[in-house]
Amino acid sequence: MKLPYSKSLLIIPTYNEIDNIEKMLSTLESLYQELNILIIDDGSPDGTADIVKKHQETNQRLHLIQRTGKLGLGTAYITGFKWALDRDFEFVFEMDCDFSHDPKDIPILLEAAQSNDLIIGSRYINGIRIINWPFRRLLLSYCASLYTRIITGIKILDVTGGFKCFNRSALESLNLDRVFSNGYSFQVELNYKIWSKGLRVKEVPIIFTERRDGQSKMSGGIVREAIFAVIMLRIRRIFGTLH
Ligand SMILES: Nc1nc2c(ncn2[C@@H]2O[C@H](COP(=O)(O)OP(=O)(O)OP(=O)(O)O)[C@@H](O)[C@H]2O)c(=O)[nH]1
Ligand SMILES: [Mg+2]
Repeated sequence: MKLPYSKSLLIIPTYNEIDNIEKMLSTLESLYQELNILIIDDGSPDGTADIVKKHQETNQRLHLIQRTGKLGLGTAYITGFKWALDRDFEFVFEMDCDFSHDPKDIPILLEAAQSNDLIIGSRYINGIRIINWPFRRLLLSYCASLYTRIITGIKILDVTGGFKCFNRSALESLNLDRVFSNGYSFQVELNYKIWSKGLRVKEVPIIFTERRDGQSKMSGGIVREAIFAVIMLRIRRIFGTLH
């Protein structure tokens, strides 16, 4: 099956990814010549954006949006989604820059997106596939998924995963100016809104590998925001204000 790479946009938010960006762009360019890429860099002090600009000299399908400071993953993706909807992309991906998500899995998501609205690269279907996470972090992530399923009733096993593919209808169904989460619960909010509208959501198995290079951005505040945000989502749905 020939997959529509030229109609697809891969969004990668970056903050201080100097250890990964060169390898990531080279990998993507050699695997998928027709794939469009949008990097949203939040003024990384380490010069991540300079590497992107260097690649732009030879890659017309590579785009860069530079924001002035670290404004968070959620708003980076919202910016990217709007950029995609202003152009005629049919499939829009979320992916991290740190190789936790394997770029080789892109075709698996894109193929599944041909008959679904939202594809989630899932760590938790058909067993658990996470490499190099301390047990504490695995437990936290798994409990976060379980907690979300119990509170919201959503039938998705990996609700917090960040390797995803939306089709245009899924993105158009969201009111992008009314997404209120920015941190860990951002993925949950998008999944819940799309699922609540009755759109087709599918999980495909991926292997997730903890970052080897560069620095992590996890913090306790993100976890607290998530616990609260999930309850808010349920309450908004009950009162019919989930837009
Ligand atoms: N533009 C932008 N990108 C960000 C921001 N925070 C994180 N990122 C990027 O988002 C992706 C995921 O962030 P990570 O730091 O890997 O977050 P994580 O996977 O939860 O944590 P670790 O992998 O353990 O570091 C990476 O490509 C980061 O560079 C931000 O505030 N703005
Ligand atoms: Mg990561």
